[in-house]
Amino acid sequence: MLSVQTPVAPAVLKHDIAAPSTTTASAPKTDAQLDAWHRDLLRDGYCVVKGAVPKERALQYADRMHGWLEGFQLGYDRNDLSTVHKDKLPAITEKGMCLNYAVTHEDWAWKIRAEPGVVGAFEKFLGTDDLIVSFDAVNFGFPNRKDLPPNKPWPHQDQDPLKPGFRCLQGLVNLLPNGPDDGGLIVCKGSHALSTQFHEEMAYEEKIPAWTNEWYGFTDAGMKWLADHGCEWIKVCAEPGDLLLWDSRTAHYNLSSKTDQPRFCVYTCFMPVADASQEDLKRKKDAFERRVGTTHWPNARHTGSNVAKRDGVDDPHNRDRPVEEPQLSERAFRLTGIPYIKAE
Ligand SMILES: O=C(O)CCC(=O)C(=O)O
Ligand SMILES: [Fe+2]
Repeated sequence: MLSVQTPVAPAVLKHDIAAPSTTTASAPKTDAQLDAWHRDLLRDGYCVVKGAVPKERALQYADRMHGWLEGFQLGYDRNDLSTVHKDKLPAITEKGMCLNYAVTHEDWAWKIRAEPGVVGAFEKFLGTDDLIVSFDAVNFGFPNRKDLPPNKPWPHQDQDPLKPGFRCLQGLVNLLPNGPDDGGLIVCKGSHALSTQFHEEMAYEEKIPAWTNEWYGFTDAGMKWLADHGCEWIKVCAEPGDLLLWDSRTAHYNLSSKTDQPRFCVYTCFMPVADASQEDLKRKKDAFERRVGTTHWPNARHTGSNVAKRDGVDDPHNRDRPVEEPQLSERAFRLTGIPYIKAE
């Protein structure tokens, strides 16, 4: 059980984000006025927003994702799990991540990100509708992948320990039934609130190497510290269309499915545009125009590549534009950050 919980927010709630910006910023809400998921998120460091996308539509998105995989014409067939093999699929890591092939800019990925219930949850929590969204990976987590290395636990937080406080709200839209054994997100409840103390007390430790400062991996000693401080690991379960949200400081990773149920999701992380510099927005525009990805961080500090490798060489099936170019609504286009770039 979690013995050290974040004190539930005081009567008037503020989280330590940059000044809530512009158009829709309104007076802070009292605890009682908040949605239950909002209170859960503040207290536990994660929550589930039920039905952020209507279930029917979520399942249609999952169909489009299957169609995208089948469209490579390598032999994957959604109705035949024996076709789940790296030779029959685009490059997908043992964690289920698909990062290349302009997948993050497929029309279905953008439609998911721009779903009103998804954007609306971020607007509520962040207190503004001037937001940018990450061009994040897509997850195709298939069960029984003997053709890939095992997905060993990789507990981490997606935030630089030297930059404490709340900085980024991560999310994923879950698109298929996701029960306790179906793989997916596992979080360390309440660890967001212990993050500063953790890093003060564990500063002596040698760090697990990371390619970005905005990632910290928990060692065995770190995991023991969390357990000793009463933190419990929870596998988050969800239905198609549920939005999972977590504070970037919350320790988490993902598990592979132990059933025959695949796990599909699209990561959707948002931040106030006010937290990004003009340089960030220009880099983000460039990433959008080249149809490459970012990390979970919407400010596009790091941008990706569309070049996947297959058996150590460039995948002959690489592409640098989506199969279906995104048709963006005005609302979705604002999330690229492009309209917020000031003329020079
Ligand atoms: O797939 C998930 O649920 C979590 C993924 C994750 O933590 C990451 O990519 O940093
Ligand atoms: Fe993560």
